[in-house]
Amino acid sequence: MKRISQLLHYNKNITQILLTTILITLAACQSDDSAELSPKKNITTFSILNVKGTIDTTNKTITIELPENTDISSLSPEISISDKASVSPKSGQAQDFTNPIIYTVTAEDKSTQKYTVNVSVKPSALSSEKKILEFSIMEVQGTISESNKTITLELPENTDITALSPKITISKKASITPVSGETIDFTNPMDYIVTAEDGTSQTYVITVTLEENKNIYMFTYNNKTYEVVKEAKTWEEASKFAIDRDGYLAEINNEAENNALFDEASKNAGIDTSNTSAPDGGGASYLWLGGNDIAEEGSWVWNGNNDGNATNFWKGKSATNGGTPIDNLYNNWGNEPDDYNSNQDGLALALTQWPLNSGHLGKASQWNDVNHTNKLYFIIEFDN
Ligand SMILES: [Ca+2]
Ligand SMILES: [Ca+2]
Ligand SMILES: [Ca+2]
Repeated sequence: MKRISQLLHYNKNITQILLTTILITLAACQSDDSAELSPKKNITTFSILNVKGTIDTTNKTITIELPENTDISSLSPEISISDKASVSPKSGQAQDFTNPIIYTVTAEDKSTQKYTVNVSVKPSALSSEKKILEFSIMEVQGTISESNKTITLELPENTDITALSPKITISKKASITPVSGETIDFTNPMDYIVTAEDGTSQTYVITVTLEENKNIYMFTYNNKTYEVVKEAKTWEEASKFAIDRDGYLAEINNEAENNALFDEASKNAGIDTSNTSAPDGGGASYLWLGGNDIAEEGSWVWNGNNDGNATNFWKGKSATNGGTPIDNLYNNWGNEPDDYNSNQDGLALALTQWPLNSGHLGKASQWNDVNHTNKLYFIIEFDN
C-alpha cells in the first residue's frame, strides 16, 4: 500500500512537472512569435546623383547638397533601409525636391518613422574671368597680347583716330569700361578696365596706329623734311592734305632747294608722270607747289597752308612780258607765267618739258602757272 501511495505521489509529481513544462513551453512559444516582427525602420543611406545625404538620426532629417546648376525638379534618390522595412515614396522614384519631402519608413511590425529630406544646390561660385576676347574697330580685329595685356590695331591711313567706336567681346559675367561701342579718342594709348563678376579687374592698354601711306615719299633736305604725295588733287585739296599732316605745300626759296626737290621727285619718288599731268600746261607733268595768284590775278604769293597769310614773290606775267620778282625773292618761271586762257592760278613744278612733244615753252624743273583745279601730285614742306 505504501508503495502504491508512493507511486501515486510520484505520478502526481510527474504530472505537475509535465504541466509546468507545457506551460513554460507555451509561454516561450508566445514570446517567440512577437519577437519575429522587426520594429526596425531606419533609412541607412540616401543618395541622389551619387551624392550621399547626411542623415541626422536624432532629428530624422537628411540633407544633400548637389553640384551647382543642378535641376532639382525631378530627381530619383537611391535609398537603403532597415531589413524587412519599406519606404514611401519608394527608392528610385522621381521627386521634385524644390521643397522638403517626407519619406515614411514602415517597419515589419507596422510602426513608422518619418524622415524629412532637404535638397539644396551649391551656389555657383562668382566668376573671376576678366578677359577681352575680341576688340575690333571698323571691322579691323585688334591683336590681343594676353600676357602683356595690350591690344594693337592698325587702321587705314585716313581714319579719324579721335573718334572711334570699338566693338568689344569680354568674358561672361564681366564688365568693361569704357563700354563696347563708346566713342573714344585714340590719339594716345587708351586704358580699358575689365571687371570680373567677383570684383577683380585688369587693365588692357589699347594702341591704335594708322597704316603708312604708300603714296608718300619722304626725304630730307637741308635739315627739313619734305613729302612727295603721289595722289592727284586740286591745289586747294593738296594744300588741305598738307595742313592735315602739319605741313604746307612747298615754298621754294632758292635754286638749291628747287634742285633738291626736283631731283628727289624726278629720280627717287617713283612717280608715274602720266598720272600727274596738266592739259593746259602743254600736257606735261607737274607737282603742285605752295604758290598761287588766286586772290589777285598776277599777284603771286607763297601761301602753302592756304591761310591767306602770304608772301608776295612775283608781280605780273613772265619777265619778258613785264613781270618782276618782289623783294628779290627766288623764282624759276622761265617763260611763264602766262595765265593761259585767263585761268591759270596755281604754281606747279614741271617734271617734264612742255609742251610735251617740243619743249619750246619750258623745261623740266622750271615752274609753270596752270589751272589750279588740275589734279596733280604735290610736295609738302615741314618746318621742323
Ligand atoms: Ca622752302
Ligand atoms: Ca593767273
Ligand atoms: Ca602757264
